[in-house]
Amino acid sequence: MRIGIVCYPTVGGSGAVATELGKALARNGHEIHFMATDVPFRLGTFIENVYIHEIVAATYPVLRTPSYDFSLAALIAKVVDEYNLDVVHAHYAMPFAVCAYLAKQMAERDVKIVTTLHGTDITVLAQDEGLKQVIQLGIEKSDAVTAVSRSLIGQTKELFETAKPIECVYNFVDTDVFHPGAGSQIRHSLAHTGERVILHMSNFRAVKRMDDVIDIFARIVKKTPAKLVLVGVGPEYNHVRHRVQALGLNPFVLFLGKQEEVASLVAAADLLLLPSEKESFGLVALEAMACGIPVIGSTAGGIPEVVEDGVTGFLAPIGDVEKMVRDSLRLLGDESRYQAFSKNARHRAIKHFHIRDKVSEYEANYDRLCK
Ligand code: GMT
Repeated sequence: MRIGIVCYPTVGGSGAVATELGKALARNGHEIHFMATDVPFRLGTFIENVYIHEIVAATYPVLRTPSYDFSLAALIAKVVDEYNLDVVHAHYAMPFAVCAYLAKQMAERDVKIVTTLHGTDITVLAQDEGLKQVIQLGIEKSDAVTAVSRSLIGQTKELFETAKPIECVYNFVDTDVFHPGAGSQIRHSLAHTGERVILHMSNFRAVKRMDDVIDIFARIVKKTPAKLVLVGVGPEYNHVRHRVQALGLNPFVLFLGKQEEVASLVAAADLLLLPSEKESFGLVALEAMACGIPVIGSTAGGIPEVVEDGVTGFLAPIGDVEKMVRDSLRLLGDESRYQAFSKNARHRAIKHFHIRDKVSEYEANYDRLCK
């Protein structure tokens, strides 16, 4: 098939999922056309069957702001007709599904639109009444809608009171890339022998509850030698830096910023912290599990569908720092329990979230629409 993928090319779960999906579909022989503002960050080197069409937003003195969404819609329509696309897969209802719908009105070819909901448009943007209507249009006008967790389906149904069928296609991980041995080369540069490595990786938005991450670590390091490795940047970055300094934690915290290749960093850790307030899935939790790293997280959104509480990690109510500290120390202090969790985590990632299986689910979706 000929498939267009519209996604955010920047560091983040939805971009990572869209890019890995495109790469896997190309390996399966499909022709893939990425349409984004930039080359997607996980694309890597040249890949056969993959084409990239960069959006250049039209600017003109009378346009007060660059017309990004219209330029994207025009680009999608052009690519649909020029390359005879069968499907456009939009990763986010807003703006991508809406742009794809507009493109469909302009294109000559009857292309099908598949929209995957990743969370932020539903859990954050849809709180704005105006945007809510736009998001609803994107959902209703798609030919098929998927969401990355059952929790996100529930929230979408509740918020939009829509009868549109929404299928759950969980996010996935390439367990050959994210595997327990992937961090062995770099572990020594993160921590000394005998020190534990606690990892948090995110876009440092308020919903990630960065203060909880710091507070949990501050109390872990009082009990056991440890380093906190922070991967990512975002709005809370400066606040986090100040808090780490204020608590005298500077010698124990490594700020690694934006990283393109993360499998080795994830695999070099002992625990992943994900105490989020909102999280439709938590891709980083799955990547950690694939590396055999147990997760200490909150019960927000789709996290409990990824992390099996008491089996592949421990979950606590949002903001229950106390329990997250207790659970972290419980795991770090009991080697045989830790090893069991590590094994369970890897096993669960392979059994329920393997890239091969999820790509097949998307292929089945495309097939159904194009029959
Ligand atoms: O977590 C973020 O803030 C980034 C956001 C994105 O657009 O990449 O992540 C969302 O999509 C990911 C991939 O489906 C999910 O794993 C994240 O849970 C989801 N983030 C939220 O729901 C807050």
